[in-house]
Amino acid sequence: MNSFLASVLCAVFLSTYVVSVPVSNNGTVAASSSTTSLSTGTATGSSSASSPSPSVPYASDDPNYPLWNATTDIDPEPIRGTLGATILGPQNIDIDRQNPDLVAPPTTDAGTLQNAKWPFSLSKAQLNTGGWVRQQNVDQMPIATAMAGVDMRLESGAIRELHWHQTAEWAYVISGSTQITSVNQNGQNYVATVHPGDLWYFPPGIPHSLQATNDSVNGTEFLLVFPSGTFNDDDTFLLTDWMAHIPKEVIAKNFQTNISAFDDIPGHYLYIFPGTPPPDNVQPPVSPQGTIPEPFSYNFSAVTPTQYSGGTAKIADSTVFNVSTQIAVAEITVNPGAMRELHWHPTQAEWGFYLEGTARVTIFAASGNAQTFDYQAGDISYVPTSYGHYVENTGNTTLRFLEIFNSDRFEDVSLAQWLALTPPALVEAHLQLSPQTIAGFNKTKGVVVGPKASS
Ligand SMILES: *[C@@H]1O[C@H](CO)[C@@H](O)[C@H](O)[C@H]1NC(C)=O
Ligand SMILES: *[C@@H]1O[C@H](CO)[C@@H](O)[C@H](O)[C@H]1NC(C)=O
Ligand SMILES: *[C@@H]1O[C@H](CO)[C@@H](O)[C@H](O)[C@H]1NC(C)=O
Ligand SMILES: *[C@@H]1O[C@H](CO)[C@@H](O)[C@H](O)[C@H]1NC(C)=O
Ligand SMILES: *[C@@H]1O[C@H](CO)[C@@H](O)[C@H](O)[C@H]1NC(C)=O
Ligand SMILES: *[C@@H]1O[C@H](CO)[C@@H](O)[C@H](O)[C@H]1NC(C)=O
Ligand SMILES: *[C@@H]1O[C@H](CO)[C@@H](O)[C@H](O)[C@H]1NC(C)=O
Ligand SMILES: *[C@@H]1O[C@H](CO)[C@@H](O)[C@H](O)[C@H]1NC(C)=O
Ligand SMILES: CC(=O)N[C@H]1CO[C@H](CO)[C@@H](O)[C@@H]1O
Repeated sequence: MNSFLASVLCAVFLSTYVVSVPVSNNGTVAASSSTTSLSTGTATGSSSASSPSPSVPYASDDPNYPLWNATTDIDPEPIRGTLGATILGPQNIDIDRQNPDLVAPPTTDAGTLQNAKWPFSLSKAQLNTGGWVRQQNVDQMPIATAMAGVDMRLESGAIRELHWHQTAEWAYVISGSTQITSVNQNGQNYVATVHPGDLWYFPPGIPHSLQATNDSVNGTEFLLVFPSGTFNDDDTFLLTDWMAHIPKEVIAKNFQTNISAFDDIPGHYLYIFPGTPPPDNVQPPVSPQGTIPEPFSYNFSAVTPTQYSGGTAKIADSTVFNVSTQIAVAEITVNPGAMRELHWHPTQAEWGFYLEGTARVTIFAASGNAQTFDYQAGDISYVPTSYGHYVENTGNTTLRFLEIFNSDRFEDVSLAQWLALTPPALVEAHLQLSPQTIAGFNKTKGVVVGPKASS
């Protein structure tokens, strides 16, 4: 992080010499900017430090609020101020209502990014007796190269069968409780019941099963995340699929029994199938090798979140959930009117999942490109490595979402903290802010920031 900060600061110093923006003391220039910003086509490049102006036009003063939301009963139109016009053709009003910043983008948006929103509602569900599954990978979201997601539902007692796969598996329980089992490469075993808001993690290739308990009459639903954008849940290695594709002579020889012992094995894989709910306190057979030394589940729901001015945050990565070396998570709540602060993740892409509320996010892609997306509960978001972004609560209820990373550590860089800890004259030279404004920037990460305190 220090070397990263150093390289950013170095770039800042270099750009100051090249562009040579005059030092500002704010005031009248800023006041005139609203009237001149649209018409000023060229740099005004003054060299006088006493009447400073930047070498490019000022940014527009338009606050660029979202133009509508779920509570607004209007027909959304691609109109913002004097720009745009009504839709004359057919219109999917429900989708337009959910995406004000695609239909009528803020004027600060520029260029186009790859699609960074995928509602699980648009994924084809695979229905089984006992549950269902739907997934998102690079086929749905080409931008999401580092991780893929699966939403899975099991009725009380239903089983996602014994299986394994090439990637690690990380999970967040959304509803009900799930009993997990596993045996590792050393013959050590593990069984646990994982409750809402808790996590599990299986290292790559380690076999496991998932079963809904009857803690809830409706069974369980959970979010699975895999540290590979090309993960495909159809490509998992299933116990029954394998057994159905081995000559029975070989099976009998392997288990040192006769063929008729395997008379009733399924001739086709099961994937998800109904079962009897397991008691919470199920114990696996005693292994001569013992149990898995670092638990495959983590009581994340029991972690007390850190309070910030606009909400809360809590983190689970390999520093606390030791085995989870390829996935890190932050669970964030944002109060109405507040936002997850402007930040980026230095070496990690972010796969996001919205649990409740509504949000807007502008993704800054460098080279003058930025695009704003709106999210609802059940949506997936994706922010490539180091792309600047924020997450604003656009509703009147709590926004709750997960930031998930293909990483052993959670890391972020805060814009406010960066500017608070940079020599103020340098910040003033770039942004023409008053010393008082800069002095108000928080040297500690705000993380989730509320509206300005009225004092
Ligand atoms: C929803 O949008 C309307 C304007 O279209 C605005 O008055 C209202 O405050 C918005 N609601 C929230 C929760 O932001
Ligand atoms: C919050 O939004 C709901 C609809 O989503 C609306 O019925 C309710 O009036 C809003 N409450 C406030 C205080 O704006
Ligand atoms: C079970 O699901 C039904 C139908 O979705 C719902 O009405 C009920 O509240 C759920 N019960 C529990 C305990 O979650
Ligand atoms: C085959 O094995 C099963 C279980 O080990 C046993 O019950 C059965 O009697 C055996 N059958 C024959 C034909 O050996
Ligand atoms: C839940 O499952 C356990 C174990 O199968 C069983 O003993 C218990 O009666 C069940 N409870 C309910 C409410 O179905
Ligand atoms: C996690 O690792 C740390 C450091 O190696 C160790 O002290 C701790 O006991 C481990 N925790 C668990 C639950 O295994
Ligand atoms: C999680 O909490 C349960 C009790 O709610 C406890 O039995 C279990 O050991 C805990 N699991 C871990 C991994 O700490
Ligand atoms: C700065 O942010 C921290 C949270 O990281 C908060 O506790 C503190 O009150 C903030 N300071 C100011 C001056 O807002
Ligand atoms: C340093 C400086 O000139 N600060 C001024 C910035 O603008 C505000 C409002 O116009 C003034 O109150 C400050 O004195």
